[in-house]
Amino acid sequence: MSTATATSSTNKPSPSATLQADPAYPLWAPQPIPGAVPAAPGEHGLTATELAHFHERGWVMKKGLFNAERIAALGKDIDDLHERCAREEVPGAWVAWEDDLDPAKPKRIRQLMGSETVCPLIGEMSRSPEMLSVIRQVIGSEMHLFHSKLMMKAAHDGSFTPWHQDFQYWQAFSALPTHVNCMLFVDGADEANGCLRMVDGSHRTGLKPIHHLKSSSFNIGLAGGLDDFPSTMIPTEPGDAIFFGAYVIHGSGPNTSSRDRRANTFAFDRLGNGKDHPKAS
Ligand SMILES: O=C(O)CCC(=O)C(=O)O
Repeated sequence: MSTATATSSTNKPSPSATLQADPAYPLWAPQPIPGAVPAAPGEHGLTATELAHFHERGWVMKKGLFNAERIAALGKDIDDLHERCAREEVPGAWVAWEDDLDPAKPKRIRQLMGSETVCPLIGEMSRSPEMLSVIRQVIGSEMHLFHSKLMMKAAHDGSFTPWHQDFQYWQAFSALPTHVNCMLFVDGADEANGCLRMVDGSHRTGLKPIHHLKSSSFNIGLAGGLDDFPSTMIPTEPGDAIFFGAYVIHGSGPNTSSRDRRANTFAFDRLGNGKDHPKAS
């Protein structure tokens, strides 16, 4: 069983000190669910140590959420889907391609929204006990899949992801920052191919002002480059998943290696939190 393995990067002062939280939203998200039951050894879900890590730092890594066989099958499905999207429009998929690639090179998907509908295995994983037992512990049992996205960083061509909080995007659709994201890694990730980086504890410092960026995918974020925040890099192996809340500040570097970094994010939320739905409470 597992918890977070991580290495700290820079120790520079955080520019977040100069940003003000928006008073319309809570300072801390997501808040612990009263009565959440930790998993016992051998059960699906987060152990007591992992749950404590999630609420203390804003994220937690679950080693080997899915086994090698399912991850190999997912890798194949993603490659087939990538080829199909390069050939034709795939109904149900919204694709953002890597910007500014040499036109002589093949197009590279950066994000594909709707992955749970165009890839049946991703849909199945989003409903699996491995995934939902964790989501129930951190959101409660009244929850739903908010969205599912392929998050790709192609070898040599995958671009960096600026520091951002997911709720900077999701506040347009949702009343409160109650979501939890699960980023499932199909390939191993490290600094060279763009592993995820987190600003520990930033889930308790409110929503930050939005900085607009020129990109077809991540066009909202925080001002400042990846070295401007003290962060934790989270190397992962295939099948590992990182669970994190909608406020925690995160980003990732470009893929400068010859190894692809394929991943899928599954974002869940409380039922009734949508701005077009009646409020849950
Ligand atoms: O692909 C990445 O490295 C970043 C993913 C991310 O930031 C997100 O899903 O919110």
